Amino acid sequence: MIRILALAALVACNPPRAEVRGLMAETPGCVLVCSEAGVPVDANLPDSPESSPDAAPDAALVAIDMAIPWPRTVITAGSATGPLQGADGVAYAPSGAIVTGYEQGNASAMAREIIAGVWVTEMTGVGSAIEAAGGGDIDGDGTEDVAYCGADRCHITFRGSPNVTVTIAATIGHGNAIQLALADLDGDRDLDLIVGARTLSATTGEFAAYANPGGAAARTSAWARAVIDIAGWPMSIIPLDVDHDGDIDLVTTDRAKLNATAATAAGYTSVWVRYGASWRERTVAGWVYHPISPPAGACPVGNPMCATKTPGDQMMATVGADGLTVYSCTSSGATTDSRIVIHRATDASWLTWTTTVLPPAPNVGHCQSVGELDPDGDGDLDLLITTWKANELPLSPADAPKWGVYWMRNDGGGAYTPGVVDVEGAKWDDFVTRGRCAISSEQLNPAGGAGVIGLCPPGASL
Ligand SMILES: [Ca+2]
Ligand SMILES: [Ca+2]
Ligand SMILES: [Ca+2]
Ligand SMILES: [Ca+2]
Repeated sequence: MIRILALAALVACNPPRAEVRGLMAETPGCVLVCSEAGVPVDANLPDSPESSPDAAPDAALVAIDMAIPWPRTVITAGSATGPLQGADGVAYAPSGAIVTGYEQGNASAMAREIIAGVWVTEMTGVGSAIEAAGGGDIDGDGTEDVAYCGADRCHITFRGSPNVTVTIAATIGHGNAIQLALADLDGDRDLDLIVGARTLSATTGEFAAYANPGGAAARTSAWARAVIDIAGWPMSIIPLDVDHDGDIDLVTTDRAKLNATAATAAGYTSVWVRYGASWRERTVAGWVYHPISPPAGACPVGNPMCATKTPGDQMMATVGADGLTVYSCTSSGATTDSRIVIHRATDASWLTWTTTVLPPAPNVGHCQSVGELDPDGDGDLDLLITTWKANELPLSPADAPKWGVYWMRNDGGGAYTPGVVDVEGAKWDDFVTRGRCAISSEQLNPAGGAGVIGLCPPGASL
């Protein structure tokens, strides 16, 4: 237990979503200095929450009515027209600002809390069908910039007077660069760009890295691309020094099987070979793939993790505070086949795993993202789950009443009970945590989506 708590303290320094934006490499000795990451910490929370259930709560439980939706805080309101349509995902910049891509608005934005409770949103660039954004000082001039990717490749807006936006060269024929992360992959102390891309039909995809030319040259010089691995439909890229050797590795999920032609060309015998959750170890010889999800061929029909496909679509992942847990979830054609998947490494090598599959709450839609949150403050980490119900509006009558966001209360003994968070929304995306609250984006409902939304249990605030 002591070792686990020590790991938790180290990782809690930079929660995964903030850490991936590059701070970890720049503050390798950072331990429990969470303010350096600019990520506010709720003083009411215990220092080292535990994701592994234990016998009893570690702190007083804050009672939360499991059936009552949580109040919303609007950070950036969505719009039925213009660039603020269709907020698609949220990510922390190191300062604590929230960056977001707008898929239907073809834009990116950064929301900053200028004084407590007052958020100002700045549009930071335009593109096409922007599905991911990341923030950090990419050119090292002291001002945070915004990288964003979508149907017409990736862009970076260097914020300043005036803003300068550059377009990064396309990945392999890709109409859809749909995931990104910023981290210093090459150790030269600037943020490099990691992209997950696919073609529109998900026939050929890849994870690729683009090296930052450095300083002002980041604005004017080509960003050299290096392929990390073939992919089907990338859903997560989480830079993290998994093996604690000082360089950044990558935790990923891949939603789709490989295209057979692409798999064959790459020398693979199975189209499922890169499916699901995995991590890629950075070595001097290149990237080494390590599965987290059961590997290809290990997901027999009837295994609930496989859902109705073989396997089901595996969606967005998060890394637990203990540094040993990876959460993901599956989605499939039938919402009842969505599953929450908890992968726990059996030791710090991250080479062998146990898998726990939890059924979703009834009638909640397809799982999109799952991760830890402790809204009741008792020190046992609960789960927050975002879902999607349909990609088009209006929702079918069968979809309309389903929950958009819910949580699963961890009783400390390994049992989880579902509770309502938000009952509206056609498509909630990934989320970041803030104290007892979460910040997510609702992309489609009402038309243009609700925007970037804080969700706090009654009595808590962002
Ligand atoms: Ca900058
Ligand atoms: Ca770098
Ligand atoms: Ca490493
Ligand atoms: Ca709890």
